[in-house]
Amino acid sequence: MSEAAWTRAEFESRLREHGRAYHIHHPFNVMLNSGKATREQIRGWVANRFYYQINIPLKDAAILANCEERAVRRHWVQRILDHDGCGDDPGGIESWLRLAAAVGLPGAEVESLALLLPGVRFAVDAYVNFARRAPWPEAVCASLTELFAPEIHRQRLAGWPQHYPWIDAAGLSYFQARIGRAQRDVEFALAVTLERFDTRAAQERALEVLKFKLDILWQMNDAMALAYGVTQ
Ligand code: AHQ
Repeated sequence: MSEAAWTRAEFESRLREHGRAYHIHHPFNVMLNSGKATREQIRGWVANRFYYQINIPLKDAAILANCEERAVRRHWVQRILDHDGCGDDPGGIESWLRLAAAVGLPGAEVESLALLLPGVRFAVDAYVNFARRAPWPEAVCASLTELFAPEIHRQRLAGWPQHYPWIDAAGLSYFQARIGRAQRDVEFALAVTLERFDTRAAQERALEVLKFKLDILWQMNDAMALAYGVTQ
């Protein structure tokens, strides 16, 4: 006899409980957001996270390609435009290059991926490849790490200007824009997840998928901590 599905409230609560494994708690991120990072560590983080940012549209395009439901695609397509830009909006990837310039990294060096660490590349590629082969609701569910993202962006905006006065605060605009976009994106992704994962087995699978994505973010920080050190 299979166990009864959790109520949607219980299921959501279990998804949110996974926040304790979010990379906001990783020592490398704690170092960044508590003002202890060196310029090299910040530059390494910006250069490596650029690879994550440029792969988000590829990940989201994979979801669109796998999704036969127009009502879902018409929501999801906005994520690609948010990063690649559209019309007068240069997009989040351009904002990330402004962050790179603000921390003293030439855009050409960042775009060359010369500073990309193997562990970051493999973690990000695992995310994109997961989105390409997994059922599209699972890839939607994987994006729910952004349930916890507004806080990490708020920490940066609140702390970096006084921790790192050498960084032009205009370069932090990506984080400001992301707070509202993450909240909007997560609202839709959570509704899809709560609706589509409707048996106990499917709900347990959703938790596994979220853990997988949390591990991707954690592994990126592990690779950067190993390469750049963690200043206590
Ligand atoms: O800037 C981020 C972003 O655009 C996304 C898209 C989303 C996804 O589809 O998986 N996740 C995500 C995240 C972004 N920034 C990370 C950060 O720490 O700045 C957080 C990350 C996430 O929580 O998954």
